Amino acid sequence: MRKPYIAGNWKMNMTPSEGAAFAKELVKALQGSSTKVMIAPPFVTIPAVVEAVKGSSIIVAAQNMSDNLNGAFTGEVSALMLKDLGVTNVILGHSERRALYGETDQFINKKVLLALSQGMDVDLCIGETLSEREGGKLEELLTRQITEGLKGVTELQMKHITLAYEPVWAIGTGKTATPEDADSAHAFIRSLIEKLYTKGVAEELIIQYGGSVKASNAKALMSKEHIDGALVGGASLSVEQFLPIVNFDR
Ligand code: G2H
Repeated sequence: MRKPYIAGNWKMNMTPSEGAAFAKELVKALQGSSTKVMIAPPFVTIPAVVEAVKGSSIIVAAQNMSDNLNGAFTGEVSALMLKDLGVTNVILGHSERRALYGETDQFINKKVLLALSQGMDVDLCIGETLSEREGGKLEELLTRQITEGLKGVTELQMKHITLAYEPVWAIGTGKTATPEDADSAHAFIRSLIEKLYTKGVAEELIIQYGGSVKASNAKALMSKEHIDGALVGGASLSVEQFLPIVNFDR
């Protein structure tokens, strides 16, 4: 039985004071909820949010991290720094990082291995563009992103991996994949994980859907067999919108 896992990717929103106020509101609103919830603030907002969620079960993640642990890498933030703040999770390979900052599968894989070696949990994002989908390249693309992104990740380490399937054409556009389309992509991903690892690993793997998830479509998406949670962007920025997604099963 896979436990639902809802994550909020704040992207470049929320100053430290806004983030702290919002996180406090969220802690109150989520009291009594059994759903696993993670929020990913921008780097500079993380310390205020870690403080604000102390004592709650909300997980704080980073949206990215350096592929190195320390050294002359101007502007970068390392796993060591994040861990020192109490950050246990990191989102890697988000399509915005791939498209806007040129992150390749190999580069993302280096970060995945580094995060795991530092005892962090990883939310690895994958997903196709509209032209890749329309060109019949969906499975080929997912196979590449997953095999390259997880290269060197052991069966044991897979307990620390969550995959987030985010079709690029559905991100922030208001367009959502139909629950059926998303579920069939998730089923393909799970079958690929079974081929790369074992049936047990595939059955336990949490696969989130991301791309314009909102209160009105969360239940339909999450009721699908292979959709175990959501990575939410825009709708994770207010309690009114995020809470019904976390509580989709109520
Ligand atoms: C996809 C998602 C969160 P949104 O990027 O990662 O954002 O829900 O705004 O489409």
